[in-house]
Amino acid sequence: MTFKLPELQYAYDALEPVIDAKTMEIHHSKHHAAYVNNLNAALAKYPELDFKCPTKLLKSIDTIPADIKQAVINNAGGHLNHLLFWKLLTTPDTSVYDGEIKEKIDADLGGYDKFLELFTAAATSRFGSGWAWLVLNAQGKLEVLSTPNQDSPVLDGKSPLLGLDVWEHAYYLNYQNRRPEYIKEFFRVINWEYVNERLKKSIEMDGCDR
Ligand code: MN3
Repeated sequence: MTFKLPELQYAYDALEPVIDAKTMEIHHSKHHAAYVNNLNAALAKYPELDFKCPTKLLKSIDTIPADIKQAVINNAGGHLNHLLFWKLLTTPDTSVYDGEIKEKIDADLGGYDKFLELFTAAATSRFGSGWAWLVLNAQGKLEVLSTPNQDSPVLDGKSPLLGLDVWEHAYYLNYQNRRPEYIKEFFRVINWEYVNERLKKSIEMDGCDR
């Protein structure tokens, strides 16, 4: 199958002033599109590799031919990470932090302030390009971590619930070198309803993001 760039569920300017419209447009229509195109190009050589979604592809990474393995890690990772990222963003200051995720953050991480501290540290300390994540690990516990490049937590058997893109392409037009300010503002546009949905799905082990 051929992977496709998804439509966004909101306008490019919906996240302003936290993330500006121009950044969103370039990020979605150029950067994300490039991961999708490069993934399709890598897989074109092996039509027998027919995966329904980038999550299943990454979970089967050990079966991928050596000559395209790194391209798949980079581009299936890039595709999946951005699929999640668009969905977990919403209009500033509209989403309520509540529900199961709140209870689980209290239980596993010691509360919202501790989560904020851990996530901010993960996003700030990632050297170069990468992501900060809130994930569900194989033991069913929450963890905060960061990954380099487009490496997905799925490669380590973890289900991503929330991710922050800290590549410069995600913030440079508006924030330039002020990554810490971008990270601080990010907490205003998290769609906690969607994070709660992901938590339920991951517990049911249905993780096929499309
Ligand atoms: Mn990006």
